[in-house]
Amino acid sequence: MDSRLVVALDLTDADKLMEIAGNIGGEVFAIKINWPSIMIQGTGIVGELSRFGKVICDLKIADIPNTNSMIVESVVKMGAWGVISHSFTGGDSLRAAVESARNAKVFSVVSMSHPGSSDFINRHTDELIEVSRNAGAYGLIGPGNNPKELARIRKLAGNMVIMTPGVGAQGGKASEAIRSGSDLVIVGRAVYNSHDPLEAVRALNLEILESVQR
Ligand code: OMP
Repeated sequence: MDSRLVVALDLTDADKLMEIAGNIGGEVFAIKINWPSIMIQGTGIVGELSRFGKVICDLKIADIPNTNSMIVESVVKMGAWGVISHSFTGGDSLRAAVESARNAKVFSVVSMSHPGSSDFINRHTDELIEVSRNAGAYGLIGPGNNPKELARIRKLAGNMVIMTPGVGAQGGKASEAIRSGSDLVIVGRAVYNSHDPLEAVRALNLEILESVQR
């Protein structure tokens, strides 16, 4: 089965993180790693995790072009398949990230899953999609817990891949996110806090598969 599930392993306990990664790695599209784990465990975690499959580094890059390039070059050298960048810093910054990524994939944030996203980002989503497209981003990050907005983003995104957090602990449903246009669903706590993360992954894979077939 080709999974469309990305598991966010936002754990600071290295042993638990590696144990779950080893168990689920073969049954998910990718593992996403974020600052809390990288800061505690060091950047070597990226290479270690890439033994189990694709690794997406959620660094939410938001800097000038030169710095963005340096960050992305480093993270690609460490073995990342993909990286998440902000797009509000503008086309030149995002383009620098995309060009430095070479074959790795850059996902850019155009809307977020937390309520504060409506304070600023959501008012600019359409422009951020345009910035992302012009910069050559591979994919977008949109809210998996806001189906209406997600469906709107899908219409504007063209062939860019949409990856959606907000499912599980933040209230969204994987099936609803897929039906609203998500290509890849991010789930963190609902998997790694589950008593059986592999079982949780399998249930989510099934839910996604069933909603794709409908
Ligand atoms: P859970 O809420 O535990 O499923 O984790 C969601 C993951 O997605 C975390 O790693 C967040 O940092 C990340 N995320 C969001 O929750 N909302 C967003 O808008 C964007 C992201 C992200 O870029 O991955």
